[in-house]
Formats: sequence, C-alpha cells, structure tokens
Amino acid sequence: MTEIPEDHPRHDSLVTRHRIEDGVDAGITSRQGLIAQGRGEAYDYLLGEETTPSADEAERAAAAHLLLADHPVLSVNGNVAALVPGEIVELAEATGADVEVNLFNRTEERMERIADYLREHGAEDVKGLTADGRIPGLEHERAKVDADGIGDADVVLVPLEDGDRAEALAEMGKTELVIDLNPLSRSAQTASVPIIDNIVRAVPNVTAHARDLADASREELTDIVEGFDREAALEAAEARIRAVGED
Ligand code: PTJ
Repeated sequence: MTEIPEDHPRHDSLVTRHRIEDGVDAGITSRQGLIAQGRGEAYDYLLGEETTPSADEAERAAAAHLLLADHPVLSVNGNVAALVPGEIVELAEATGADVEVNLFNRTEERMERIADYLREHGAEDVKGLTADGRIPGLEHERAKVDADGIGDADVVLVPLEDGDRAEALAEMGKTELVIDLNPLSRSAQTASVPIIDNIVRAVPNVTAHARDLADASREELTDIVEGFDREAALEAAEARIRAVGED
C-alpha cells in the first residue's frame, strides 16, 4: 500500500479506501464493496468527514439500545470486516452482543475468511455459518441467518447495506440500528436508530458511549432510547448535506 502522509488533507479517507482494497485482495470484501465505499465517501465528504452532534446522539442511543437488549447482534458484511474488525469485537465485548457474518454476495469461502479475520481480531464466537434460520420475505442470500443469532435477536446493528433486509428485520419486530452515510437510503429511513456517520468513526464512538453508560440504570437507558428522535436525526443529516456550498 502507498504510504499516505499523516498531514495529507484526506488522510483518513485514503486509509479507509486502502483498507477496502486490501479487503478485496484478501477475499473478504466483494468487488461491489468498492462501489459501496465510493458512494459512502461522497456522502462523508458532504457531511464534513466528522461525527456531527446529531450522529453522536444517535450513537449514544444505539449504545443504550444495545445495553438494554436481551439479545443484541452485530451484523458484519465484507466492508464492515475490512474497515472495523477489531472495533466490532470491542463493541460486542462492551455490550454483550453476538457477532454474525451476513453477506449479500454470500459464498462459503468469504464467510469462512471473514469469520477467521474476526477471530484474528479477538472474536471468540462468530455466528452466521450455520445458517439454520431465514428472514421471511427475502429472496437473496442475506435471508440466511443463524437461528440462535440474528434469528433470535431483539436488537440488530445493521451497517452499510441496502434496505430490503432492514425492512424485513423491522417486520420481524426487531429493533434496527443502522450505520449508513446516506440519510436517504432505505435502511437509514427504516431504522429505529439511523446513524449517519462513517462506520470507522461510528463503531468506536458507540463503544465509548456503551462504556460510559455501563453503570447506568435501565431507567436512564430507557430515557435515552425514548428521547431519541429518528426523524430529527435524518433531517439534521440531510440539512447538513444540502447546506454545503451555501456559506
Ligand atoms: O459483503 P457483502 O457481500 O454483504 O456486500 C456488501 C455491500 C456493501 C457491497 C452491499 O451491502 C451493497 O451493495 O451495499 P450498497 O447498496 O452499496 O449500500 C451501502 C451503503 O453504505 C450506501 O448507502 C453507502 O452510502 C453506505 N456506506 C458506504 N461506505 C460507508 C457507508 N456508510 C458508513 N460508513 C462507510 N464507510
């Protein structure tokens, strides 16, 4: 990988791009993942490449949801694995969540490689390989889940994907926390908590909030969950994007 100087104005963005390239070379990320990354970068650029106050609030609400859940699960695809493998494991540890691999372009080889990669980053138990459950109403490979994983979850973190699984999970009555830089995407629009932020910033920040809230009472956590306004979060992100170039 070409060395990127620390003071390069787009340092973080370029490092992220290289991680996705490396993920493709390692057979973790799909080639479509490169396109997804490009879409994300465009929105991140418009959002100012920083966690906005509104995204930070969503990240705190997501942490509260994960801590309150009976069975939280973090869903991992090829982009998530390439970008934040260790950070996902840390979030799972901070919230008691399971980690499950779930792929759109599912092959057994990619499933195994991603599971191995997560284990190399400290994951003890990686779900998704058994695939003995199904999400009703979905025809493609993302419908395959572990019955004792996403199948049984009450709260699911769903980062970086298109919206039909998000809709189907919502129809199953599950609470969805979505990380997506596009506030207009179907998954963000469907989510109980839309986190409009780059996953490389969002996941560590949800973990930081979870650690901060570790001793909070259920009442305090419930107040955070109930005080979160999903419409306001979507509107704040869209307004920020539309305001680019106005000043
Ligand atoms: O690994 P697989 O086989 O499951 O395939 C995964 C991809 C990502 C290829 C698949 O889910 C896909 O094609 O996704 P889409 O439809 O391109 O949607 C990806 C969404 O994630 C878009 O709305 C992007 O704006 C957003 N996105 C991309 N990169 C980031 C991001 N959001 C947050 N952080 C990012 N780094």
